[in-house]
Amino acid sequence: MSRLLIASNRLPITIQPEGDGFELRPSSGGLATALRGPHAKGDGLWFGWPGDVSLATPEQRARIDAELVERRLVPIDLTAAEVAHYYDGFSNGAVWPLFHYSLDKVRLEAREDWVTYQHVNQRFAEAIAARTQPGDLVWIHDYHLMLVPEYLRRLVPGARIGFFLHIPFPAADVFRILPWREEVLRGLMGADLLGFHTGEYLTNFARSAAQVLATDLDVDVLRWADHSVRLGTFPIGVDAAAFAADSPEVDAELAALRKNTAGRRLILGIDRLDYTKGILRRLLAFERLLEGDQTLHERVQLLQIAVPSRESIDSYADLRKEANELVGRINAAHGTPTRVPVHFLYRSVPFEQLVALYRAADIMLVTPIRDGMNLVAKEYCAARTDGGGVLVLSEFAGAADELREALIVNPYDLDAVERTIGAALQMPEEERRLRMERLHARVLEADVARWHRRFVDELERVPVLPARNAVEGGRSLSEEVSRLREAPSLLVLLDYDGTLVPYAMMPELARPDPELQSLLGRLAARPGARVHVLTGRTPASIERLLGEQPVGLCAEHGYWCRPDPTRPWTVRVTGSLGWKEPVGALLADLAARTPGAFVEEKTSALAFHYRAVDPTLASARVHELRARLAAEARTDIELLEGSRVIEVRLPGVSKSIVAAALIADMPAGTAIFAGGDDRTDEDLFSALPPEAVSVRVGRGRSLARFRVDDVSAFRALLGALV
Ligand code: GDG
Repeated sequence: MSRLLIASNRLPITIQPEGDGFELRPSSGGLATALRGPHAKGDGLWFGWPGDVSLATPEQRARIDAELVERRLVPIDLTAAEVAHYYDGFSNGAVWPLFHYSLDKVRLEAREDWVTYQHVNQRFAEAIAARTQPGDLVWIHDYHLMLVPEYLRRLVPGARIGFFLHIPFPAADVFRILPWREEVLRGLMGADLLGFHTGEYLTNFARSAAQVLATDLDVDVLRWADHSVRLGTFPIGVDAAAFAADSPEVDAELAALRKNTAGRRLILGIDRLDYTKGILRRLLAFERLLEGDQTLHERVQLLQIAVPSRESIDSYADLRKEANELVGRINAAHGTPTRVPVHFLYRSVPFEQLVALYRAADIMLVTPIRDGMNLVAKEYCAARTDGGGVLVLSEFAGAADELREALIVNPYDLDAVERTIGAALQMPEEERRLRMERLHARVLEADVARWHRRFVDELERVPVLPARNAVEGGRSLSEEVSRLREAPSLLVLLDYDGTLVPYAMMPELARPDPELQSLLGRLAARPGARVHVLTGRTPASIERLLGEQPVGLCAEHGYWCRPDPTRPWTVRVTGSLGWKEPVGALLADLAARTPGAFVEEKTSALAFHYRAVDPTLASARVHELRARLAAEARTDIELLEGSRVIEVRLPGVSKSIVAAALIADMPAGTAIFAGGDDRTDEDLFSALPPEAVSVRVGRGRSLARFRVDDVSAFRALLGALV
C-alpha cells in the first residue's frame, strides 16, 4: 500500500478558542467523517485549514502544531481576507450555487475572489509538493481545491493525483457560465483520476471538457493533448455500522423521544441550513398537508433540525430569517396551546441523539433541490435496523440513483411532495418493511470504507514513473545546462511543433521565426555539437520549414532521416505498406461522413484529423475507426493517438529507434540534450541514457527529467547551451 496524502479545505479537526487557550474539535460534515477513519489507520498526511488560530500566542501555537504533527495533519493557515475571498467568496459564493443550479445566488463580481482562490490553491499545491515522496498517492477533495491538481502536477510532474468532487458537476450549459471555466477545467485535468458521485455528473464534466478544452472521451478516459485522465463514479457511503450499532445512550435518547412525541407520528428533516437542501419548499408542502386535513396536527409532528452553516454569507442569513417566518406562520395557523406542528431547531445534535432521531422518525424527508449525494438519507437507512420508517427522497439528490426503494419525489412539485408525505403516512407495514430492508442492506454493503477502497485502488493503478524522474536529488536543470555547455561533444535532439514553435491553427503557419533560426544556427555551429529535429511531419513539410538550417531532420517519427542539408533523405524502417490502400479507403469513407475531418497521407502513415469536428461526433467516429480496424485484426499497422488526430502507421516506427541510432553515431561520452512536448517524445525520452538531460515542454506525466512551461522557456534553455 502506498502512502496516501489527503487535501481538503478543512482538516478533520477544527481549532477553536476555548477559555484562555485553544481546543481541537472534530470537524463536522460528510467529508471529514468519511476520511477520518482511514487516515487514522494509515501512515499518510492530511493537508487543510485548521481554523482561525491567528490569536494564538507563540507557546499556544507550538502546542497546537505539536498536536497536529502527532495526528499527521499539515495546517494550511488562511488569513481572514483569504477566508473571505477564497472560501466565502469564490467557493461558496460562486461555485457552490452555480454547481447546484441556484443561478440567482451566484456572485461573480468580486475580482479578489478568483485571485485569492488561485493563490490559496497554489499554497496547497506547494505544501503538498514539499512533502510528496516518490510512490505517494495524492487525493484532493472538493470544489475548494479544483486548481490544485494542475498546480501540483507542475511542481511534481510524476505525482499520482486523484480528485473527488463531493457536489454535483452541473450540465455543460450551466458550467459554461463560470468566467474561469477554462482555468477550472485545466486545473482538474491535472489529475490522473477524477471521481464523481454519479454517472450524470461524470457525463456533465466530460461534455464541459469537450466543449471548452476540446478533449476526447474514450470510454472512461478523457484525452487532452498528450495527457489522459481517468473518470470514474464513486458514490460515497456512510459509516453504516456506526449508525446500525446499538448502545445504551442511543436507547435512552430513543425512549425520551418516544415519550415526548407520545402518540404523534414523527416526520424528520436534518440538514445544514443551506438553500440547496429544499427546507423552505418542504415546509410549504407540509403546510399544504395541514391545510388539507385540519385534524392532522393532532397526529403528526415535523421536527426540522437545521445545522448552522456559512453564517457570514448573506444568502444563508436570509434563509434563516425566511425559515423562521415560515415556521411561525404554520405554527400560528395550525398550532394549539399544547400542540406545535413544526419544531425548528437551529443547531446540531450529538451523534447518539442523531441516531435516536433516525430510529424514532416514521418519515424522513430528504428533499434537496440539488445535492451531490446526501449522506443523511443513507444514515437514516443504516440506522433502521428495525426495518421501519419511510424515506422520502428528492430525485435531485445523488443518493436517488442508489436508493430506488425510497419514495422518490420532485421537490419543486409541492403537490407531489404533499401527496407523497400523505402516502408515506398511509403506507402498509409490509410494504414499508420490504422497502426499508432493501435500503438498509444496500447502505450497509456500499459503506464509506468501500468507497474509500475503490477510489484508492483505482488511483493505485496509475503507474509509478521510473525513479530517475524523481524531482529530488541530482542536479538542477540550470546545473545540467552549465555542464552541457562545457561538454566537448554534444547531441541535441528536438521535437518541432509545440517544442520549438507554438502550435498554429494550420501546420503550414507554424514557421520558424528569425529568433529560432538564429538559435538553431548558433547551436549547430557550436564546436562538437550535432543537432537533429525529430518530427511527425512529412519530409516535404519539415524541409519547407527548416531545410536551410544546418541541422539533421527526421520526418514521420523517424521513418525518414536526412543527416544534414547536403545529404539525401533515406528510409530508416522497412515493412510492407500494402495496408495503406484498404485503410485509406476506410478513412476516406469516415472523413466523407464527418464534417470538419480530413485525411493526411504520409509515406508510412495515414492520419485522420478531427480538430474541427463536433466533439460528440468525433468521439463516435474514433470509436468506429478503432472497432473497424480491430475487426480486421491487422498485425501490419499500429495506432497512434495524438491531439485530435489518430494516426494509422507502420509498426516499429518510433522516435526511440532513431534516437538510439543517432546516439550510437556519436563518440562515446557525448552529452545529450532532448526536448519534446507530446506522446511521441516520450518514446524519445525512453531511449535516452539516465544522465541525458531531457526536458518536457508543458503539462502531462512524463519520463523527462525536467519540465518547462512553454516554447519560450524552452528556447531560453537552448540559448543557454551556447
Ligand atoms: C457534501 C455534499 C455529499 C448533520 N447534522 C448533524 C450531523 N450532520 C451530519 C450528517 C451527515 C453530514 O452532517 C451532512 O452530510 P450531507 O451529505 O447531508 O451534506 P453536505 O454537508 O452538504 O455534504 C453532499 C457530501 O458532501 C459527501 O460527499 O453527500 O451532497 O453537499 O453525515 O450526519 N451530525 C451530527 N449532528 C447533527 O446535528 N452529529
